[in-house]
Amino acid sequence: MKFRTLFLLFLLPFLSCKKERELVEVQIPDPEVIENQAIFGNPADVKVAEGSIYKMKGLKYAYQDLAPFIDGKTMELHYSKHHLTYANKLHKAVLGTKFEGLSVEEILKKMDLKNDVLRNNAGGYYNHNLFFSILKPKANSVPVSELAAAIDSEIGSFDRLQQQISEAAATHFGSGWVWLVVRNDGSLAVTTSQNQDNPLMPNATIKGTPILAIDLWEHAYYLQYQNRKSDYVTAIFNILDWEQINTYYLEVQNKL
Ligand code: MN3
Repeated sequence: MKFRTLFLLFLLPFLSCKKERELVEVQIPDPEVIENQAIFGNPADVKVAEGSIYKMKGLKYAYQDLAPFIDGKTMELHYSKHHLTYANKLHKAVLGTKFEGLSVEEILKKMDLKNDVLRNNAGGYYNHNLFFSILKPKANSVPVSELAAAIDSEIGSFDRLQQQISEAAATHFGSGWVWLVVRNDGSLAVTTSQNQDNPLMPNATIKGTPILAIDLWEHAYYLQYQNRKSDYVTAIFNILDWEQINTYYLEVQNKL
């Protein structure tokens, strides 16, 4: 462990009767070490309000496990504050309405877009569930199985897919998301949405079922990357769980 050595002068002549100067050596941890040892909460401890039916689904990793690509503090705030708020507000928004008891996917497909509270919180809840579920520390770096074959045949190559996602993210203005979706005809497409909208909603430019989501809101990256959104999107490719994304791909294909 690296330590920076600090010499503190412990002599205040006007308070001390000692005649000689006394140097006391104190070791304090390097700031980098403090950062790495920062104690994060446990995602499993994050619970929705009592009675709320839209649960927190947990994470397959600790908040700090995605570093250095996404820092632990960002992950903790994102999951335990932002996502929790969407879950709780979604429950409140559907209470006593015709949407009570419906899955979030059904709500998204049937909702009135003029209902801003429902739109933002149903979208926020669904989008973050997908986003957190497709991240993985030490992930395999390339698509696998059926999805890998589909990417090659439909998009051209994985490089081309990365390029499409990066370009879509870079040119997206303001808060929103970039997606890889399976359209209703089974084909793959890259698309973006504003705010917490998503490709299941009636207003989507490209409709489909998302299998990969990247959060483009500043809260997803600003602590570590500040204004460098493109660096954050590039980094995400190191922690995508392609096994999980392939599972989602097959689930959608099987329902078509
Ligand atoms: Mn977010």
